[in-house]
Amino acid sequence: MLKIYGLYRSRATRNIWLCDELGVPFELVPVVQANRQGSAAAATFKVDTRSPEFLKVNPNGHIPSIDDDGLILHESLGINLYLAKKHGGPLGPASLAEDGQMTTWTAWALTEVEPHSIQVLYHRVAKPAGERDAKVADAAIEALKAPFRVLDAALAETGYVVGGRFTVADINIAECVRYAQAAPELFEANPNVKAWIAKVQARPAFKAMMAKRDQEPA
Ligand SMILES: N[C@@H](CCC(=O)N[C@@H](CS)C(=O)NCC(=O)O)C(=O)O
Repeated sequence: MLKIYGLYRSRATRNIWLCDELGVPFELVPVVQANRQGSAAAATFKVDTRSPEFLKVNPNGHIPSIDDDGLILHESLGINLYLAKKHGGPLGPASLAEDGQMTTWTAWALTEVEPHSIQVLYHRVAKPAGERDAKVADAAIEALKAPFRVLDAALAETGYVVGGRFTVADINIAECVRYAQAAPELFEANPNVKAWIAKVQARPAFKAMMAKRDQEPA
């Protein structure tokens, strides 16, 4: 069975959401972030991203990784492109052109969105109040204005980014955009993005993943 190394409270959510959409069974092998020492998660899950046994799987020391029948892969969004192609169906590319579009949107989410959206998450929500820096959050929101406009325009015609249907590209982008949801002003300014994120996050597979995430020790 496919193994996913990681936790619900990590970027493994991206792979878990996709597997649930695809109906692909998996075993979640718990590996906690090394920087969460002292947390309930660290007390619960004994292997962390610096444990020798995990570094044998991923020498980068990050989660998620997968083991698919002996094939080890890292990088959450690259894993998703692989799984969508392997299992086929409407979530994956139907042609080389769609493959190119899905890869391009994924690289776009990783470079244009995630570096900024993660700062919004950290500095508006995730860090303890005393460690949040409003200036960092504001700069990240400013940097996201242009990519949000690009996404808004791309969604205008069909409400999805590739092939007029929900695909792995939507999951990959949505999971990077999710970190910016602590900045509602970005969504108010881009109604197509606002409608799209609500639509994809209303999918049963996303809701099931988030419900399990909420139950996981923090
Ligand atoms: N680009 C990587 C980032 C992986 C990453 O940074 N994962 C975090 C958890 S979401 C992690 O492992 N942090 C703990 C560590 O680096 O030790 C991906 O998308 O998979």
